[in-house]
Amino acid sequence: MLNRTDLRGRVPRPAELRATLPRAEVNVDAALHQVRPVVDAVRDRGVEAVLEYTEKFDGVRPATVRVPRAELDRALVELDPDVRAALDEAIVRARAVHADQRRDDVTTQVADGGTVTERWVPVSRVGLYAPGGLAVYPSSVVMNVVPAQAAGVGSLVLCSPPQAEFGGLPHPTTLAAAALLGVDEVWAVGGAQAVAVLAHGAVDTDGSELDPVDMVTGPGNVYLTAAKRMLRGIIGIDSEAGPTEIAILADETADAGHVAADLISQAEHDTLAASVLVTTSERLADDVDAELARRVGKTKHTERVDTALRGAQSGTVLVSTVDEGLQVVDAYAAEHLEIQTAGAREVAARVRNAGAVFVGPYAPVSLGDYCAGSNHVLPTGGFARHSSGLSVQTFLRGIHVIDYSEAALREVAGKVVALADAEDLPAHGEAVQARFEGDAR
Ligand code: HSO
Ligand code: ZN
Repeated sequence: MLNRTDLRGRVPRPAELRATLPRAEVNVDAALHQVRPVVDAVRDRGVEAVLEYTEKFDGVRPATVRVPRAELDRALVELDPDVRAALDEAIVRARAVHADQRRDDVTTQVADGGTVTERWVPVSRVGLYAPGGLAVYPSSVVMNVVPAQAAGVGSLVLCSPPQAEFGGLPHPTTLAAAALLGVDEVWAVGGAQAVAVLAHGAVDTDGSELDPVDMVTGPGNVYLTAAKRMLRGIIGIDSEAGPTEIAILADETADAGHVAADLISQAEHDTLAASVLVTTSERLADDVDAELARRVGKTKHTERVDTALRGAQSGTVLVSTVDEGLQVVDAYAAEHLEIQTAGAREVAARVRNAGAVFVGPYAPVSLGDYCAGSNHVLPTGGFARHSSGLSVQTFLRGIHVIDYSEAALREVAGKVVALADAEDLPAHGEAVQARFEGDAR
C-alpha cells in the first residue's frame, strides 16, 4: 500500500538522502502571487476588503469582524460537557508544561563594574490563528494561547474563519475554547485576509478599532503561510507550517496495528499529509501494509486518508539497522517522530532532528495532538533541522541590558578603539575616548 524505498546497507549522505525521501511539494512562492492582491486590498481598504474576500472565500459576510463577547459566552454554555472536560484537561497539562518553560533573566558579570543582563520580555500583542477548513481545531486554540499566556503576552487576538453554517461566526467549539482560556478578543476572519488585517489593523463595521499586532502564530493552509511570509517584517511569525507529517522508526518489536493506526491518524488531516514508516523489518513493513488495507476502509475519512497514504509524500523506507534508521529520520526531520523499537528511550535520546519525539508504544502522536501537555504547533517540511515548535520562547524577546561603570569602560576602551580602527570606523572609538578626554595619555 505504501510506496517502498529500499535503502538497506546504502543510506546516502544527508543532502542526497533528503532528496530521496518522500516529501510534500508545497509551493508557497506560487501562492504569493495569489495572496498579494488580497494583502494589498486589506492594507488599502481595511474591513471593506476583508469582508469582500471573506464573502468570496468563506461564503459568508459577518456583521462585524470582531465576534461579540456574548457569542463567546454562549458557545461556552452550549459546549458539550465531555468536550469541555477534555479541553480543561488539555489546558491544565499544557499550562503545566509551558509554565516550566519560562526563563529567568540572567545577569553576567563580565568585568568589575560591567554587567550584561538578558531580560526576557514578552511580545506586546499577538494574533493567533486557528484554522477552519477540513476540520475544527479548538485544540490549536489551546496550543497557541497557552504558551503566549505563559510568556506573559498582554494582548491576544484569536482569528478563525467564519462559517456559513454558524451564521458567520467561527466554529462554536473554537469560540468556546477561546472563552475557556480567557481570550475575549476573537475575529471572524481566515486565510490571507486574516494575516493582512492582523498586520495592518483596521476599523470594524461598527466603528471600533481592530488594533494591529506585533506577531502572528499558528498553522493554516498555503495561502495563510504565503501571507505570513509576505508580511514578515511588519509582523513576526512562527515557523511556516506545511501539511502535517508523521514518521515512525520501528523495528520487529513494533505492533503493526498500532503503527498503521498512527500513520492513518495524521493522514486524516489532509490529502497532502505525510505518513512515513522507517523500519529495519521487512516483515513489519508487510504487516503494516496489511493493517492499513484493513483499517483505511473503516475509518471515517477513508478517501482523504487513502489519497494521503498513496501520495508521493508518504511511504516506507527499509533500512538494515536502527542506526541507519536514525540517519534517515534525522535527514527527514519530521514534524512528529515516533520511536517504536526495542530500547525506545535510548534510541529517542539519539534523535537530532524532529519537531517532537514520541517514545515507545504508549505515546502516539494523537496524545501529543491533544492531551500530552506538549505543543502541537511544530515545524514541518524539514524545518525541524533548524526550528522549534511553539513554546513560551516563541513569544519572548531577549533584551540585552549593558551596564558598565566609568572604570569598567576605561579598562576596555583601548580594545574598542583597536577594533573600531580595524574596521575603519574611527568614530566608534572616538565615542569611547570622548569619555576620557581629560585623562593623561
Ligand atoms: N497533528 C496536527 C495537530 C492536530 N491534530 C490538531 C488534531 N488536531 C499538527 O500537529
Ligand atoms: Zn493531528
